[in-house]
Amino acid sequence: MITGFVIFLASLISIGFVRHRYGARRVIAGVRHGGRVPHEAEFELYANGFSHCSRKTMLALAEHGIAFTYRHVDLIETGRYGTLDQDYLRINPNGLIPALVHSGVPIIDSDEIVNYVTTQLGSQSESANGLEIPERHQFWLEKCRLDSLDPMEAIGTHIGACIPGLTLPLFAVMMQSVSFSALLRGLALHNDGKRVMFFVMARLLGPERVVTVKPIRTLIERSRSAVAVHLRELERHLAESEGPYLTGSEFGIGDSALSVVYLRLEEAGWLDLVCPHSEFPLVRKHYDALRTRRSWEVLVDAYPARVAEAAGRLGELATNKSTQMADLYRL
Ligand SMILES: N[C@@H](CCC(=O)N[C@@H](CS)C(=O)NCC(=O)O)C(=O)O
Repeated sequence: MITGFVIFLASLISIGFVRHRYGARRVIAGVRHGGRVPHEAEFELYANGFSHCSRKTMLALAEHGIAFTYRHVDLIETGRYGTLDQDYLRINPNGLIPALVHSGVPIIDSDEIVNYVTTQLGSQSESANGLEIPERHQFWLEKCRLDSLDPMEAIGTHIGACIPGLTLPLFAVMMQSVSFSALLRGLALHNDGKRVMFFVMARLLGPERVVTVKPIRTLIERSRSAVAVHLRELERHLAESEGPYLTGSEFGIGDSALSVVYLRLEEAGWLDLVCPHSEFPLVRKHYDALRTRRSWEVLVDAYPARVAEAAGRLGELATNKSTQMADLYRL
């Protein structure tokens, strides 16, 4: 009994030590002037084609015509915690993606990157306009925000906060090809134990059973109801615009923030359920217009094959009437 207790205590102390020495730690978002890192190109984006926040920054860079070197960082969903590698933690000690490195200076947090790209690096014509971001774009950029500390906290006010909950079924499918040792590394080094615990549960229970666990089910259902309210507000805003974008024919950063929300709803199997053409014609037109922009190609090029496979598998589960997943995805 005493030996067991001593072993347990020693393990806790060792994990604490490893986390303190090698793990992620919280730092403030923004430009890290004091944290210069080695670099080869003027702009290097550390990102992952599956990451919602990464996609937002890829689009912003592409829309501003800024050439960048794409540095793929694995997420546990795509196989391993590349975000917790020592080299990456030097760029973003939070252990989250994306991070933009501009001439060796890291900028962390997707909204900070989008703001930096839009206000500091705008094109000639934007400079003439004083680089002001129209209010409606600011509004939707803020509504699409994903908080680093508590991503799902603001479901009622932020459409971005509904995204993690609605992605849980897809995360759960993706976990089935992830090794336990990769997950254990997350338990030791990640600074948000809740995120890692969900993945461990999903790996152990499988996608079908994990979505029946009460708090998980509730979170998905709350996110689903909340997203419908945000989409209604968006449909109203789009009706006030001449289209196809938020403020008329000029594309802006609010549009790019929303386009990655649509993409995530689509790949996680929700788009036609929460945003049917009949009820949301303008939102669907908005998405169609965004997908035909040249900048969309950066997302297509970086799209991991593993995500496409998992989305297909989730689609099968969700449409097979005898599964728990189909119950979750019913109209
Ligand atoms: N507020 C941050 C949130 C960053 C964030 O949560 N990124 C996710 C991907 S979208 C991530 O790195 N997840 C890795 C993990 O939690 O292990 C931002 O907008 O950049």
